[in-house]
Amino acid sequence: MLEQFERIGKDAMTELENVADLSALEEFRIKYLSRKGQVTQLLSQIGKLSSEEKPKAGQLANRIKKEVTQAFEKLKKTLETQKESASQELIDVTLPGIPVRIGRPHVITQTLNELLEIFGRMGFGVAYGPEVEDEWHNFIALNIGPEHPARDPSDNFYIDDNTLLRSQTSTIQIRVMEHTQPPIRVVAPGRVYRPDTVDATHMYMFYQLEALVVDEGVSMVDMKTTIEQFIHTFFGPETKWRFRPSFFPFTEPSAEVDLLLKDKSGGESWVEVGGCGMVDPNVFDAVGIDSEKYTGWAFGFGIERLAMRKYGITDIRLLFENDLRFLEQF
Ligand code: 2NM
Repeated sequence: MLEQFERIGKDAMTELENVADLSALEEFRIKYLSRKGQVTQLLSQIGKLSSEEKPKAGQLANRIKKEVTQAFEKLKKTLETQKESASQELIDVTLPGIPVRIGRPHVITQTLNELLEIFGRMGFGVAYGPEVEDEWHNFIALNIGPEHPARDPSDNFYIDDNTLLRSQTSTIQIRVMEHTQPPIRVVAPGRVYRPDTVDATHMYMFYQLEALVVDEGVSMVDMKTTIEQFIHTFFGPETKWRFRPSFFPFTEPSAEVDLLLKDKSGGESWVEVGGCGMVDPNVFDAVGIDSEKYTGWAFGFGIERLAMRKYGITDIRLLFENDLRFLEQF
């Protein structure tokens, strides 16, 4: 009888080791520890024994019941905590989300994208070029001679005698004309560098966008129409603007483009936003385009200036400081 007691105890303990979840544990409890369970039943069998056997069997039955019950309770606790921590990892999809701060393109990038969009609709392609240039592309091919003041070392970021950071994006147009025969219809955006003293309207680095059209029979009328269309699309159809005669080495004739701005007190003033002109035949000769057959026009704008006019920004330095209180307004 005692051996049978021991065996039931051992079976129970072995079985308990294989219990892996709470429902298996409940099955175990019913089989061994419920009122009709095998371990509980040990005690009721003692009554059938002789009075000499009773004390020993009673002790054994009690010990087995205690051991199995303790091991059962311990495993029950373990499985319950496991279940609890597993349920905590589940995502509650009904909770409100955490707000995400969404970034945005810089106001200069926004302006540039808008410009490319406008010129794209007018049939212009886009060209890019290197920021580190040679004298040929930055000066010589643009009809800017060796003695021209624009080549002064104090007005340019020279790297060595023949190499500098480009001072205008016309270098890109030169590269386009060197490898493309007309018809050409392209805009060239990019950074340019000039060692200006920094103030509210000057930086040593800024963005330009230049347009170039070359074909047979291209005239100043095309240039004026395109610039007017661009200004009216970008600044609004009521915007007043004018050509003002000017001079550039790479265009003849040349003009500056002014916008009429109204200030808060109702006053008006003309402000320059860019330059333009008919491409000088010397430039065509330099890049290998037949200057007897083709004519062309070009114009260039500072992108910061356009953005400043459009959004009423009065200090160019704000565009480069990356202060979020400023940038988040666009
Ligand atoms: C300007 C003003 C006037 C210009 C000229 C050329 C080229 F390559 F065709 F000669 N590209 N860009 C040009 C003309 C640029 O910027 C104020």
